[in-house]
Amino acid sequence: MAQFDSIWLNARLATMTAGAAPYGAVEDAALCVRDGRIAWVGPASALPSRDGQVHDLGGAWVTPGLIDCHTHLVFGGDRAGEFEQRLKGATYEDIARAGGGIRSTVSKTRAASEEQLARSAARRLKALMDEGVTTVEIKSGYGLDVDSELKMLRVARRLGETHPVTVRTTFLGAHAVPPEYQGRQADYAALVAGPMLDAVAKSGLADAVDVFADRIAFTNEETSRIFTVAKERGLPVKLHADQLTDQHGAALAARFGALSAEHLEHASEDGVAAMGRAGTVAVLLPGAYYFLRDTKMPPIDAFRRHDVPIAVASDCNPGSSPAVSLLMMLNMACTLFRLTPEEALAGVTRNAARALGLPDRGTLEAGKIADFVAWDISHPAELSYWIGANPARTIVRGGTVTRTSA
Ligand code: DI6
Ligand code: FE
Repeated sequence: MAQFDSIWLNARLATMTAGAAPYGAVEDAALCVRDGRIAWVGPASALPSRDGQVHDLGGAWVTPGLIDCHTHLVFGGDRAGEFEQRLKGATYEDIARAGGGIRSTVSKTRAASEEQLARSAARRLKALMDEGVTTVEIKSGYGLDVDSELKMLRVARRLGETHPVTVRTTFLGAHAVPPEYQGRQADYAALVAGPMLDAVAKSGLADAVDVFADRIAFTNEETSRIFTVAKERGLPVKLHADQLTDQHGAALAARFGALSAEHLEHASEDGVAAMGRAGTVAVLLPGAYYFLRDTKMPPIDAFRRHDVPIAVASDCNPGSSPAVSLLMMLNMACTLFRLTPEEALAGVTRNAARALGLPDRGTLEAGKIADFVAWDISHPAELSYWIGANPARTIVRGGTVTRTSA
């Protein structure tokens, strides 16, 4: 038997390991794969053997497979009509309070079959995968009753079985109050923390639990209750925090040792410091900031000062970020939030893996899953620089080539 399943020569590696050279770069490098994992990586001059199927990358830059760590990819319908209303002056909050927004997607999602949901989500998933996404998180949260939430999670899981991509699912029953609980938010929150989380935990369909905490969504007390139950069930937690106003969501996420807190445009310095101490990742969603024409930047310098790992994600959803391009998010993270291209790339590799609690990926190192992408670029900053280009050349997932372009 050959020593390696495949050997990738003539590569320039952006390994994205922390604390090394910029981008963790290794020029004139090689990478060897065995049993779906990276078995060896380093300068070609130190290659241990050529025993395996050899591929010549022709000097291409190689990064870890991209990780979109926050999406709402599965949903019924679209909200282009609300986009038109917003362009005429209505705000996202106005529309939500009038019963539109998330709730309009809920009725479309409830009405859709699993096949219909899978078909529409697959189109969006393929767009992400074409750009080198090999791991994607998908949230529920447009079902908002036990059966419809389970339906969404099943669809998400199935997408991971029918496509060469790792899907991590997140239960987001506390996304909005469904119409049948209008005026009874506390009762709905109790349903989520009780029978719904019970059913979800029993089904094994969720890898984590998320809550949308905001003045138009759930209170910190309701969030705490849901998180307490989630943790009792052994499920890690994440929080949509401080998106529209400062609700001390960052500190709340930190208190529960959340994997990540997301959005965070309005997070306070104290909250960020607490995240730093807890090791909670800040997931930035520049697509939502852009699409809602937000003007309050997330506190990027505070994240840096308090050593909070920064991830970047698409937030792909029909209301606030109809984005199916993670590369576009890199550009927006740099242009709108002033991340460096290296920070942005770490945000969709190393730090995104951390936001999902997946220590087995996100960098090019021996022992990690062999998910990587070879790009037609001459510098890794180009991944953040181009707008609407797709320089992905070869995509490898778990050691298997899933896409090559000429
Ligand atoms: N924050 C968001 O940006 C999305 N969900 C959330 O909690 C928006 C979801 C939607 O508008 O459909
Ligand atoms: Fe979101």
